[in-house]
Amino acid sequence: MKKFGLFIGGKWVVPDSKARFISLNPATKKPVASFPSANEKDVLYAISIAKAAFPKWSAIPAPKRGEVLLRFASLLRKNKERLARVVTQEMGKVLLEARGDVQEAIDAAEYMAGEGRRLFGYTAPSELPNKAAFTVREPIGVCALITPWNFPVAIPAWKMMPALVCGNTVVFKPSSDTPLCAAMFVELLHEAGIPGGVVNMVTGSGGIVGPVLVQNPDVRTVSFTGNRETGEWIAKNAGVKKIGLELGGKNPIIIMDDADLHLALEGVLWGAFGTTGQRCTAASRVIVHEKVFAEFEKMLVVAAKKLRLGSGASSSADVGPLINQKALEKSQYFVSVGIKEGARLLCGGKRGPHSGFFFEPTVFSGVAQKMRVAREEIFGPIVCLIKVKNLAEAIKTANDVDYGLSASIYTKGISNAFKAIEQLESGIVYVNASTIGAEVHLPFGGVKGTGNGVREAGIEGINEFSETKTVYIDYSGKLQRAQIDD
Ligand code: UN1
Repeated sequence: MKKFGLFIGGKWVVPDSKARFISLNPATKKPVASFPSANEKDVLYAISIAKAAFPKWSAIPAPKRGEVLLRFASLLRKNKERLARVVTQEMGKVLLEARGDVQEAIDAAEYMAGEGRRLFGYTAPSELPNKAAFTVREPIGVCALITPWNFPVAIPAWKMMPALVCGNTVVFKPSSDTPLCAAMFVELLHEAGIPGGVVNMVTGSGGIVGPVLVQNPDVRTVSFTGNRETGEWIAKNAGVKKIGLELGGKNPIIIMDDADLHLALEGVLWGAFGTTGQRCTAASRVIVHEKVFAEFEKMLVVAAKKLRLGSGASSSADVGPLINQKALEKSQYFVSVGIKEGARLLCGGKRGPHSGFFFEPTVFSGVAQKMRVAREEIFGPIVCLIKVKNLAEAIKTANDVDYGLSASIYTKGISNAFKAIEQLESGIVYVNASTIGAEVHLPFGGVKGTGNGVREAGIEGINEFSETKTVYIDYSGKLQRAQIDD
């Protein structure tokens, strides 16, 4: 098993902390790699190195910074298969999806490389003569990027690519479930030509590393994707620094009586059981019109039972393992909660092979929106079927949760579709497509308890990682008073 240090100042360094942890292959429970559990001193050191690297990196013209990202994209492409296999080994998702994870990072790197030649501000007329007004973008400073394990390559790229092209430096804290993916990511970035100190990686317990990153005044912004409790803690403790939070979902798919049920079925299977339900965007509630409910319920159960559970590395597996023991216990717990609440378990509900953290694709029916299984994020392969009378009730039910990340409607009716687009409380709406499948050049994020309004990816990613400076140039040669002089 490979033993790593912390990646600080462009190289692997021996940490002050002696504590270590290992990541596991969730399909076999075998160790994958060993990493340090950084202590406060280690994190402060990483922050100081990132701070020291900032003046030089931010002074490099943005198009040149973009060129480094483009080289990174091409290295990712070259190493796509190798990296995807590590994603499957350490995170568990099936290889097809692991390749998609890496592809999303390639897309983000290429998109943000192009931003190096834009980073547009804008000009505006002044209300006074002989006075110019425009905006420029500036980097923020040291960014702390705290990322989850479910997209161990894509999500770091979503955050890091815009952060870097804007001229920031980074302290990167990946999930302790997927540190090897993160290690390969930073190694490739350096191979691409990122100067030492611009990207630093610290691993270890979120409870130790997180507070140092969030509360240190030299860290100017924190971008976090993960669970609600941690996000709320960050919101309360970050002080006045800029924060970006993406905290999950309880994403609905509405199926109307005029929907193509076969298409809807494919969307539900992909949304609910893809990545073993471990996406913030996973479909966990399927809200079905009463006229087609019985038929769709039958179709879903037949199809869910056919899904093959197995190691993501095997080409015969459709659904890989959950990430770890805790995730397995959470899915088990929510099955018992659902049964106690009176939901009908139609299939699944049990562990798969005990060699890994496998859990069967699970369908609950007869679910009422007030039940916990319909309200809380489970992050496992569990989907709830809810029956409704009409579109208004479907939308009301869809909106009746604290989260608002992604939502979908299957319908052939243009009026149903537009009403849903208008009324669904979520950051992303899909029509005749599942709740998953966000693309890197469009904004990603949610409303209500999903986040704090910050969007990632696309131009919003640039907004997240840059400050706007407003510039006025008065070339009249005299005092001109805004709001006062005619
Ligand atoms: C996440 O689950 O946090 O749209 C990200 C999707 C992926 C990204 C998901 N492109 O499902």
